[in-house]
Amino acid sequence: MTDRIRSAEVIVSSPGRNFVTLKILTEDGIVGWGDATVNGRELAVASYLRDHVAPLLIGRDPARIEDCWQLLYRGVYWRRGPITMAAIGSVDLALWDIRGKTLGQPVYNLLGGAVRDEILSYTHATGWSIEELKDSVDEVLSRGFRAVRAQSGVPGLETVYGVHRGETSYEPASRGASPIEEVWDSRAYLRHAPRVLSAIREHVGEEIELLHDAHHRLRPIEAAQLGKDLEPVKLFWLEDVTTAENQEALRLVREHTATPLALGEVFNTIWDCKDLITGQSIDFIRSSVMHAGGISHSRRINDLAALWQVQVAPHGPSDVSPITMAASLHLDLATPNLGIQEHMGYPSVTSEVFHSTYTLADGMLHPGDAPGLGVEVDEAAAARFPYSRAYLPVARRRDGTVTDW
Ligand code: CS2
Ligand code: MG
Repeated sequence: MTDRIRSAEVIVSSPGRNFVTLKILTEDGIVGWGDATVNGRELAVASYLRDHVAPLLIGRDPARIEDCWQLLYRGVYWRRGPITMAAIGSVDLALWDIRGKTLGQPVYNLLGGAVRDEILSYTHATGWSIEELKDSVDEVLSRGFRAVRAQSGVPGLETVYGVHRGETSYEPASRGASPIEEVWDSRAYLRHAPRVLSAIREHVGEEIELLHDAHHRLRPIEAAQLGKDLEPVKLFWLEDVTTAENQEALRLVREHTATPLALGEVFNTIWDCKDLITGQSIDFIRSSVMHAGGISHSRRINDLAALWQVQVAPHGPSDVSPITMAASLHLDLATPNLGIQEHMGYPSVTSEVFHSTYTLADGMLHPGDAPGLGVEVDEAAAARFPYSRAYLPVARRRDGTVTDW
């Protein structure tokens, strides 16, 4: 007999940072878990799910994953955008989890099976000075990673994207009633970043993969200059050199540099990615599996990218929960054109709520073979970590003008 969705419930919790979790329960008692975290706007997506999506799910056949996706995307006049697509993504993840559990299979086996044995990943190194950054890179390499993202301080700036504030790890969101305001100076950054990355390249030798994230803040010609200046460093990629809205800009950057370009962590549909992919303006597409509408939609992005020899390199920050991380790994394992998977890591208390079975050893990830996605949520533990408002920082130029963060 066809199983049916009995309930869909949203859990907002904060084990170390805020997460929005969707729990779908079927009449047969199968639980599917989805993640719908949108960093700094968590309650908006929680309401979208609770008030508008959950009522539509009750009584549906959980095996009809694609039909459900179409209903929530095409069946709604006001489409796309990060809140909508994260909500759809969370439903999609939960339904794939249920499908895997129903069939007793890890989700990657429902996606055509593994095309590789394990998944190359990178994590973050952070330091105010070059020396501190070298130590941080060494610490990452000592954990077995062969690919590392390096972010450093900029002389004259007190807070910089990717560089820890106080503690030795970096988390961009901060709790409180309003965002931290950072002063940003592109000219100072452009002078300093090539020095830092050359020093790090010299420090690690030529075989370690180095990545760097400019986090959307340069103007097109500045981005082109940076790409050019960094060519001798042979980066694995330069990420988000300019904002993702003005996609023509990437063509300009491309004309000036052969430094590989990665972009797209803020994208949420194939429509956001298509011109950059088909124009071959980027080398890596970075959308996260949940923010881009779940496994069902992300695999279409991946296939489009494959046609144009663009590699898939999913966003894996601390602000997507371990459920999204696991879903990403299932899709990665079954995706021929995977480049690399980001694994920023989580505060240690996160694992009190999210019990994951995916593994990370020597910088290589595997989703594991548990049926479904392989992450279970401890609801009692989640209740011990109530939501508290947190914001991503706001950036201002030296003259006070708000600029891209
Ligand atoms: C970053 C993110 O991981 C990355 O590449 O750009 O840490 C990003 O700042 C956060 O996901 C913002 O929510
Ligand atoms: Mg990034």
